[in-house]
Amino acid sequence: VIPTIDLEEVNDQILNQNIRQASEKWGCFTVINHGVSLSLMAEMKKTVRDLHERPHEMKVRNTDVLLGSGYKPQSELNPFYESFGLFDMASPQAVNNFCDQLDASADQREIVLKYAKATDDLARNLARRLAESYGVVEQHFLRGWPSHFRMNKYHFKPEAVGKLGVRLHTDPGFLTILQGDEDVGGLEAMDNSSGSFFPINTLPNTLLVNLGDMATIWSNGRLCNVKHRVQCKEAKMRITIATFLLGPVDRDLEAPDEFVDAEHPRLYKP
Ligand code: AKG
Repeated sequence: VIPTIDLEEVNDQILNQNIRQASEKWGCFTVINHGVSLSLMAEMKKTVRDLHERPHEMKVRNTDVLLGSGYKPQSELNPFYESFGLFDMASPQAVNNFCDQLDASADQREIVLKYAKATDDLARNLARRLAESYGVVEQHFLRGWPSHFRMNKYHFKPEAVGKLGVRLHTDPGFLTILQGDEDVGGLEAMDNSSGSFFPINTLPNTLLVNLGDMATIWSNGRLCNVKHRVQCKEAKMRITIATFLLGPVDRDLEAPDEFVDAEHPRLYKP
């Protein structure tokens, strides 16, 4: 099973090394004592569940800001998956705009604002710790790196059992924070060395961290962009919430010099 990392570890060096080792070997790990409160996680889950009850005409108001960033209805290609999307979730204006589109109540708005800030902060904190673990000190690291929010609903009906809710993929961004579904499993990750799949189950009060393509590029191949998919195991609605720390929008991402030497030539050309 993938490592569980306690973010209340008081020794920064130990904590950073734990994050680095899990990110290199697995590309994913579970975090506990992550600073996102249990009540906020539960309130956000409920909010996502409720927003998914909105009528179709309202859901489609959640339009793309960037290609594919907005609402994704169930489709022929992805018949069991539906998702809201919110680009640039660290911007209160972007969150408010999303909440306007879906006629969110004042309470729901506050919950989405709080949760978006908490998980975006967590993603950035973990990315900074990873950089520190390699001795990479960049003044403007993460500046101009937006985050993208996805609120997923899986329509797992009897006919879905044994089929895929989300195909095998790697996340394109740097790092993802996922609030999984405690009741309905189905997320599986691929072990890089053997190619076999293992289930990732969600324990209460934990969050899952995945490394994406940008992390592999940034680290000159050191960090593992974990391949994962969602299988329908049982006919039960499944809700998950993902925070994607993307990469730089206005420039190419290049591996810092710390990752490049004679034995580790540059793998990716910007
Ligand atoms: C993704 O959003 O990239 C996922 O893989 C979702 C995983 C899940 O819903 O458990």
